[in-house]
Parts: sequence; C-alpha cells; structure tokens
Amino acid sequence: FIPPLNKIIFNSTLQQRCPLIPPNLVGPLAILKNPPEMSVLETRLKDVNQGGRGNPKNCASRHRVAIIIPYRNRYEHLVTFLYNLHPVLLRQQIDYQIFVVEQEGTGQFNRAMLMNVGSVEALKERQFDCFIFHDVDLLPEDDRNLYTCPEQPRHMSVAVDKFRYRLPYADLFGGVSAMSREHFQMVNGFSNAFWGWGGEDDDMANRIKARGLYISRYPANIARYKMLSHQKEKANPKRYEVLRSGEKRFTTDGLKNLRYELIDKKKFKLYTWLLVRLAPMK
Ligand code: UD2
Ligand code: MN
Repeated sequence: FIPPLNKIIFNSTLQQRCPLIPPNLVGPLAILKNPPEMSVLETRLKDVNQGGRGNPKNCASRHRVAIIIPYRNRYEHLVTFLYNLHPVLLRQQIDYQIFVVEQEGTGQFNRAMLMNVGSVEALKERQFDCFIFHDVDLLPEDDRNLYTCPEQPRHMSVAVDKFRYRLPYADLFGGVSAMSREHFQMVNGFSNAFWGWGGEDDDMANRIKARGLYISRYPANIARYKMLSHQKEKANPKRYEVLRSGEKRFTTDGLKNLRYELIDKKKFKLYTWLLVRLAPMK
C-alpha cells in the first residue's frame, strides 16, 4: 500500500497534511494586555500540551518549530507573551514548543548565548526544522505573520510600535527572527562574545551575509509587533569593537565553542523552562 502523496503517516493514522494557508487566521489582532494569573491561563489554554507544545488537531503540520526566548527577570512579560502567542501558534497550525532559556545569576546578560543554548537543548528533544528567536516583550499584531521558516533567514519584527512601525535599518535582525535548523547550524549559531545590550543581532546579520544567505521579510503591514514597556538596559560599550572583529570568529565562536551548565529544566504547562549558567568564552 502506497499512501497518496498528500497524506503522511502521523500518530500511526493517516492524516491529511495541513493546508498551505491556515484556514482560521483572523488577520489584525487586538493585543491582550492584562493576562490572568499563570494558573488560570494554564487551565484556559486547553489545547496546549505540557512543556508549551501545540499542534493542529485534524491535520499533520508542515512545520516543526522551536520558539526560543532568552530570558531573565521579566515574569510579567512572559505571562503576557504566553497569553498572546499560544492562540496564534495554534491557529497557524504549527507543531511547536516554547523554550524559555533563563540566565542564572546577576552577571551581564548574554541574549545570543542563551539562544544558542536553546537551540542545542531543543534538538535534544526533537528534530525541529525551524528556530524562532523571540524577545519576550514582543507581541505579534497580525496572525498572518506565520511562525515558520521560509527559504531564507527571516526577520519577523519588521514594524515595531516602539520604532513607530518603521524598520530602523536594513540589516536589523533583532527582536523576532526565524532560521531553519540547517541555516542556523551553517552559520555556527550566534556569537557568544556579546555580553550586555546590543551587537549580537548585527553579528548574526553579518554571518548570514558571509554565507551567501540573505535576510528576508514579510510586508510591514503584517509583520507588526507591540513591545511591552521596560527600562532600557545599559548598552555594552564594547559592542562595536566586538562586531568589527566578528568575522574572524565566525567559524570558531558560536555553536562550536558553546559552554554552559544546565542547572535546571522543567516542563511547565505553557513552556519548557531551562535554567543555565553561562561560561565566559575564551
Ligand atoms: C533590542 C532588540 C533585541 C536585542 C537587543 C540588544 C528589537 C525589537 N529588539 O531590544 O532583539 O537585539 O536590542 O541586545 O530589535 N532580556 C531579559 N532580561 C533582561 C534583559 C533582556 O529577559 O534583563 C531578554 C528579553 O527577552 C528581552 C530581550 O532579551 O526582550 C532583549 O532585551 P531588551 O528588550 O531589554 O532590549 P531592546 O528592547 O532594546
Ligand atoms: Mn525590548
């Protein structure tokens, strides 16, 4: 017996592949700003499975996506994020899991390194084919902005309210961005050398270009986000210097020399939580 091409075996039953365009999207969204308590949210989001996993009920998803959130000390943002994101991802018929990668301690934050850790730890669970790196404070304003990885790395937060819905500069890759597993590994992940605020996203843009890839984007009327308010982090004064010398480290600094200690891991209902101690890079 040879199944027809449009069907694949899934959970030992034959299931139709989901349509290319998810049928239940609503378009522009009202952002939900006052989330209930986490425990209430957990019972409300019935279609989400332990560890913050979701997948469409009646068809086989075309996408296996790990959503990776670099995180420390922004609990209110996290609750609001989960409140807004899960329903969108479910409507988009994506087979996904949300990973919150928390940096232990009070040392300088390293967003890029946490995302590297997230990718490595996610792949220990499943063979995801797409990574979406996501600031915890960004909420999509339109569910046609699909959480999937197209042919090229995609910068998803094109129009952010904080930047008056304008792209600040052409090579911006910060905020929310999507890369296939293949491309992410091809560029050796993010640099581990950016401690404190800034530079890590621009270094990734350079890695992408150096490999002959390019940053793609959806139209700005769809790729819209609201940023939750927070204090400005102190920028790393060395970021330009590290960025300028970045190219000579593309092949050595990244997934290749990533060192960390996994302190704790828990599968909460609405997300998988990883607590990590980052080792300074030499
Ligand atoms: C911008 C970028 C962001 C990153 C950063 C520079 C956009 C829309 N965002 O964000 O992607 O490149 O500049 O590093 O372009 N975080 C914590 N706890 C902290 C600090 C940071 O959880 O104490 C996480 C959290 O997910 C946060 C993200 O790191 O959203 C970026 O930090 P930010 O929001 O303070 O920086 P922002 O808004 O300038
Ligand atoms: Mn922010």
